[in-house]
Amino acid sequence: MNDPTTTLTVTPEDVVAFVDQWQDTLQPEAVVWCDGSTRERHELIQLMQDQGTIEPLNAELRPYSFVARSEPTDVARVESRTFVCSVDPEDAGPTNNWVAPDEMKNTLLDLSEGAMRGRTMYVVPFSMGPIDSPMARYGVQITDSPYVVVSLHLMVRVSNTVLQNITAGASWVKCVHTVGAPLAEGEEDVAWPCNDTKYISHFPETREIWSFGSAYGGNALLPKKAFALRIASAMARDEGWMAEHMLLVRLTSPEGKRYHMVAAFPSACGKTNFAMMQPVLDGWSVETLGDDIAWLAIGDDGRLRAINPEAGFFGVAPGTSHKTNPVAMDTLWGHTMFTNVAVTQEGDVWWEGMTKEVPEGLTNWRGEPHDPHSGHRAAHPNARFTVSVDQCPSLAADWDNPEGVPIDAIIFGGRRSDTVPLVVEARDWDHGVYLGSTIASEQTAAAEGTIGVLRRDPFAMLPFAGYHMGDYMKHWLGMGERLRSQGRVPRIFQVNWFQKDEDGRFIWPGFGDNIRVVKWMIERIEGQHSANDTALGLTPHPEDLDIDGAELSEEALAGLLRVDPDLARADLNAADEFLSTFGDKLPEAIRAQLQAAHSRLD
Ligand code: GTP
Ligand code: SPV
Ligand code: MN
Repeated sequence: MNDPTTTLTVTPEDVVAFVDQWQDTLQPEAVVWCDGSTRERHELIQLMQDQGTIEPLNAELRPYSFVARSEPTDVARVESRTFVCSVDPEDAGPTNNWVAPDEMKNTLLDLSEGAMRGRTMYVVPFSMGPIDSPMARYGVQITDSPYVVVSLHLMVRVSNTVLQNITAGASWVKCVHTVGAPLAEGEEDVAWPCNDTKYISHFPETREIWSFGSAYGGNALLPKKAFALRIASAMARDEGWMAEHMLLVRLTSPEGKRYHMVAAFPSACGKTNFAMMQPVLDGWSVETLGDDIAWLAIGDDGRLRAINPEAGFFGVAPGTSHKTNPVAMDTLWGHTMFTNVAVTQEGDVWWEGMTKEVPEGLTNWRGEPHDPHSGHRAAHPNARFTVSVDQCPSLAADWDNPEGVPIDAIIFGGRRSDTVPLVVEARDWDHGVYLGSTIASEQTAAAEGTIGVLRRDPFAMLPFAGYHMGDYMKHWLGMGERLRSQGRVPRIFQVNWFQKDEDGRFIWPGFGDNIRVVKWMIERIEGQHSANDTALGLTPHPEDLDIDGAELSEEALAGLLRVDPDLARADLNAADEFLSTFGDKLPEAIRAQLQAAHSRLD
């Protein structure tokens, strides 16, 4: 995967110019060009231990693994500080924060003057996607955070081959990151340097990302959300492909037939878990190809094909257990960076949901003794693990096939305690795009904001679309048109694993039981069942869902599949109101779907 053996012969002039220019502005003490090698990673890990940024875990329990504790002000993506700085505000649309590019650049240049003083500036060349894939795109991130460099090692393909290919003419995305915490002469560093002022700024026209003040997750690991979604979605619109917040899996049926699916769920709504599913139904298997981002393009065969542009997981720790996600637990055996988890007396990791019993003598994510009676959590709700995909036992052997895999179905989902049935099938592509447009979800800890509050999150891309959401819908509709005329159109479904009963408990068992729903989808693709034509779309006849052995009564299943007209109407009105903010940019086809939805409910 990483290609540390490549010795660089020529460094591309435009990358050198970019580095020189930022060196002048940021004034780091030193500049280090990174090659992604194991040795480089080892040295950075040593350095971070010396600086107190990370702490080793017990090497017998969790070999070569570490815990980082972030500042409490720097624990998740900051959507209020994330900007799409297109030239025309119309191109950012109502769902993005917008500042004119010149104005944003001036602000950030002022802040950046000397911002790396006393620190090292690392230059990290990386590829999103297999280096020689036609679907791959390159970038170079400069950063003053060794934690970010090591995370990039684990999450993307860091390699000198990228610089070589740039020298040969490949285009690349400029990613600039500083924690914004210069050190004065002789000043001692803190464990997690960052700045209270944060800017995560995107310049879609010039394919640039400037990030200031944070070292956490999507704010700082720029290849991930900033590049692979916000900038890439704009590239994809221009070049005729799609950059999506989706997991990517292969399912094999008991008959040995293979299917590939992508699923878009909002942050902390189950992508990693789905991607690593251990199906409870005999004979079914799931192979992992990606857990967060998929890039999709129409192949020469006329089919929608997908790759995972990443090479690692930055997964939600809380809720991960041997019961819910045994594959993730196995993946994390060692060589893992944990952030904001709790540490046991024995020097292993712990988080809420890992075991029923809270171990005695925990150190909480703040590095303090955990008081189980305090009502506080030991791990932060957005605590994460960073690990290379190589360690995932369910990883598909051909996961980095440069051609990608052909997609049979697209799934949308969200976290809804009510209103949205367990599964709905779209009537056709356009209806599916409508379902994607109207997705809403209860807020999680993956970004700042009040947990549990319902918000619209079209395509699970609300915080990640790098251009106007109305144009984004238009792009989806256009892709459907091309698929109809050139090849095969994937089926589209909507799911909701998160309906709750009166006591606030999840009704659907979820996790490995989700295969039951996926099996129905595949049987639909194979033309095996008819479906109920409801106001929301096509739902299963309860007897067609295989709930053999599930902890679920028939009444409960009927409830999970029911469409409540009052709740559906209220939801439709909310969706309508949200979509009306797009004005003229709301595609006619979506308007027509809204109309049709209203008449079906009346
Ligand atoms: P991001 O990395 O933020 O994009 O999150 P994600 O979509 O990959 O979510 P992930 O799979 O990490 O799940 C987030 C939380 O939801 C975890 O606490 C999981 O245990 C929980 N979860 C995932 N799948 C299910 C499910 O089927 N049912 C229930 N009840 N919870 C689930
Ligand atoms: C998400 O929030 O959807 C994540 C985590 O996957 S972050 O990388 O911080 O965006
Ligand atoms: Mn995500």
